[in-house]
Amino acid sequence: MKSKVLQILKEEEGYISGEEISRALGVSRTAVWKVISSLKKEGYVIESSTNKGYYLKETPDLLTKEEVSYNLKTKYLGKDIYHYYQIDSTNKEAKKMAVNGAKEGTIIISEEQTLGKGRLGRGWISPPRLGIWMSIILRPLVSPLDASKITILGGLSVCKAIEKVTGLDVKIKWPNDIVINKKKVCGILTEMSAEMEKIDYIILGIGVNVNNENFPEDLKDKASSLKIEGNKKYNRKEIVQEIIMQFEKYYEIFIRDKNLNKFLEEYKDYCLTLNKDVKINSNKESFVGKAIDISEEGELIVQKEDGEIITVFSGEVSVRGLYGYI
Ligand code: BT5
Repeated sequence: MKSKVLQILKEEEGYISGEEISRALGVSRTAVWKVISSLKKEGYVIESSTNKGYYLKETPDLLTKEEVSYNLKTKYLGKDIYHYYQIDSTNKEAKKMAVNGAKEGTIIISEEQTLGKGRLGRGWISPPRLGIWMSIILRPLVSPLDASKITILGGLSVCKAIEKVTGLDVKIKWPNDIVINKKKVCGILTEMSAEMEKIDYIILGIGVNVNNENFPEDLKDKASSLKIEGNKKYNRKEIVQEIIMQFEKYYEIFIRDKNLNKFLEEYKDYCLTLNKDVKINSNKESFVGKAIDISEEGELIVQKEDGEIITVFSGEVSVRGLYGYI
């Protein structure tokens, strides 16, 4: 009902009477009035005039279900959206929902995270209304061994979306960091629950720094936002919608082909880890070498100084350039 009233208000250039809205939706005028009041509470600026009716003057900068799903051209991704003003972690919430049977394509978005998660127990800073902090629930019919490929798809989708909306020069630091001018503007955390051969669910967590103006001292050298890099404020809704649409497009191909072949070259073009000297840290070992390729499985192929070639899986490693974060 709320979405429908909003849609009518958005499509009307000027005023529209409560009578007309109630007729279009087959509900009472009081019901319409109640929805208008709740929209106003959420920050929509709606002018009311006794003679002319209602006029939507301003839409708040929020990633609510109504805003994100408005004109979202997807088949199933984002058909169910849960929006929070504050939450500990959208990945954590998504996991709970997945366990309780949430459908594939369900999205959890929060304006702020108080305990945003990075990989390997690290944290993710997620201040209110400045970024995109969201998690997508997926239930792909592929082997658990293929799950890390979802991270590759996620990275590529975010890259494409940011490039399309902002025109900024976006790159990927393998496997999951999106960078601009050598600084991280987005991180991706993919978590999975699976049995031997079947994935129960995958949570694709995406964090994009959109309108942040500053970062804590210890992150200043390696973190940035679209606003800092593009020198202007961006519309978060436009970026979220584009990420969701791009991801569905890639995901459908992946589900059909069960491999990354169709987009591996595209991914490599964006990947600035390739041909760089890197240091690989895992809980098992640490070594330096040159990143020479990305395999069909999405793994990083590294040639060690002694010539030995090592395949690096994305799960439990961190990659650092030998001369700084990249
Ligand atoms: C990541 O981990 O890059 C994955 C981040 C995923 C965040 C999303 S937000 C929605 C969803 N819900 C969650 O709870 N998480 C996901 P990693 O590669 O481990 O990078 C983490 C490291 O990046 C930290 O240790 C910091 O050094 C740095 N960092 C923290 N917050 C940052 C930020 N906002 N921007 C850039 N770097 C940040």
